[in-house]
Amino acid sequence: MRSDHFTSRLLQVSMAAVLLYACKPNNAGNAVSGNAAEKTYVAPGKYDEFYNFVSGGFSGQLSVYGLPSGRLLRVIPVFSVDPEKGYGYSEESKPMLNTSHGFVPWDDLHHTELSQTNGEIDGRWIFVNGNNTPRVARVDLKTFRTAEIIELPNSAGNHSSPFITENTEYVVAGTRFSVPVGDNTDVPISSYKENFKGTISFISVDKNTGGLSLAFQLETPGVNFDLSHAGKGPSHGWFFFSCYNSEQANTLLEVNASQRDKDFILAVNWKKAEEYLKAGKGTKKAVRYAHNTYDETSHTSKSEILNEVISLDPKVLKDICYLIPCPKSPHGCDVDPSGEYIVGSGKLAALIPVFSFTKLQQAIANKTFEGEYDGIPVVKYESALYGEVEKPGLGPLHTEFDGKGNAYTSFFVSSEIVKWNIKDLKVLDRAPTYYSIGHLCIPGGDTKKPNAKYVIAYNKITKDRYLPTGPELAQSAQLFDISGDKMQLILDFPTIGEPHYAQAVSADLVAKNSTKFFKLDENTNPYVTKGESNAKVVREGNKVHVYATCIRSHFAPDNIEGVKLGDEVYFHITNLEQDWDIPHGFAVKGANNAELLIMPGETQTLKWVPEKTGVVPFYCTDFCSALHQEMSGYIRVSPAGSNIPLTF
Ligand code: K7E
Ligand code: RUQ
Ligand code: CUA
Repeated sequence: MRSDHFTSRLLQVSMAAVLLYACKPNNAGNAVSGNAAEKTYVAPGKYDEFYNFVSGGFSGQLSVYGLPSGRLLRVIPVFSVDPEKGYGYSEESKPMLNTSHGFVPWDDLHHTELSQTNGEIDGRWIFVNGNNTPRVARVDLKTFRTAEIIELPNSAGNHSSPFITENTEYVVAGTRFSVPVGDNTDVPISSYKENFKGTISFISVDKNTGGLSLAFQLETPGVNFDLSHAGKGPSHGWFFFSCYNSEQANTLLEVNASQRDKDFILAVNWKKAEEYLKAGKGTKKAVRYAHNTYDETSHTSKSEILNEVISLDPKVLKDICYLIPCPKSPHGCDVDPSGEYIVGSGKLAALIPVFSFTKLQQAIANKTFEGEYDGIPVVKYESALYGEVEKPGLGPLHTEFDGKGNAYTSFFVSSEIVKWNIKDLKVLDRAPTYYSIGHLCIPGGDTKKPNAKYVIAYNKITKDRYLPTGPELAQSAQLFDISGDKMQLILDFPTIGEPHYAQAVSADLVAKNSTKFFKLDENTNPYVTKGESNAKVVREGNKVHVYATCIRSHFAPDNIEGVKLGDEVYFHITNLEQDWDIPHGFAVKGANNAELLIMPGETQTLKWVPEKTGVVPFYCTDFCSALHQEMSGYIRVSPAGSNIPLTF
């Protein structure tokens, strides 16, 4: 016993050392074979075959690459302000970043999930999570802009999110940090076991509009949810969540939180939860959370604060939740394309357990339980286990599938991708990554229909892959061709922020729906100006509203007088262009709210409170025509009591 314990402690300590000091893999080698250039070359003027949506981690953004070229196409601000897009600066977009804590313009974005129909990517929306101030966002793939953000109450460290069901019925969000819930949350931290709870939020998605609403929350034991995936096919109706810290320790140093030999995968029967919900078994709980939506017709966003959530208690409603023991600190939790196999990845484990959905169902039916954990039945490990992949590598994190019966798992500690066969659990191939891979992605690799052309590694550490750029180096993605039996490294490309999960989709599916411009005659912004002849300046008390237009290459009006110190000036600029890719910029000297960028057909508003008298120039910042440099104007600010009339 004692020596067992000692050995396992030793193993933990040495694993921890490697975790902390992950370095160049010992199977290193720069094996890029002869035809890599040919395989990744996309000639000038040609399109890529895939869009690759890559999470930006602590940048709070989502970046979009073309594959196989690795060319950066766009960075989409979600939980961040971004001068390149004007997001978070205009009066119209600011409410998107509102929360119950106020304006929170920075978050930590880890996971991407493309919407699905019948278990296949449908190219309509992509969902992403904000970890820090718990939020889930929907990005519209017509516009490549953030369309909606919903905050999550009773949550902290929203990591197990935003995974979706096969018809995008729900987006789920499991909390990583359990927190005290209810009226009094000012409790001793040492009372974790009594007072701290985990939650899983089920956010329903409107089939037609993509609109999000918080359908219900499951109140769970105070474990830490890490990742999840929905069942599909035969397991549709279920959701699987990895959880660690089953010790429910309030300090996660290894000695507290990784003592147990096994943590859990939580299996949730969400169809059952829906039945209970319909039968009125939920309880209403008072909470506060923001729900922000951007409307692409009025080009405005609004933020609503909501104050109620329906909560279901799986300790009472017994047949919603079951726990499956899973070796040490599970991280990834992935379901294969058939929906039968559930792969858990213990990041401190040296094997990969594969669970069988059929066996899990039998174990539940026969009540083959080893006991209960905080009121939730625990299924016996062996009774749900299909088998274990033995000695696959060190520190398994995430698994994607190729749809041909194989799985590809990332190994952080041994810094490699390992390909293995699901049926016989045999390792088939391994490829080193530079260095310390986190997530990996196969186009459609977590759906029913993967497109097994490439696997992309998203690495944590770059070291000697690129030219040095000071103390911080570009993060690295690596593209492998997997069309043959062996993985072949064909390209490195840098990414924005820190990449966690990423997904790729056939370009055709998305490109055909791309918005080229907004229709001016459909613009319902309350401050729209449809045509230069309608441009005007209106005073309402100390508020001056400038209803302006822009078109190549001038603003109307472009000379404004009669503004006084103490006024608030609102520039409502409508871009009259009805053509693809003709935005105009709008910048006012010294304006503390910076600038605008206005898409064709759109209206955006800049609020400016002049702080001194004088004449202030404004101009267009986006090179739009040969006369772009002429696209400018002046606004005159006079003393508070002056009688200069309003002219324009
Ligand atoms: Cu593995 Cu936040 Cu998905 Cu990163 S997490 S690696
Ligand atoms: S100008 S085309 Cu400011 Cu030289 Cu840019
Ligand atoms: Cu408009 Cu430059």
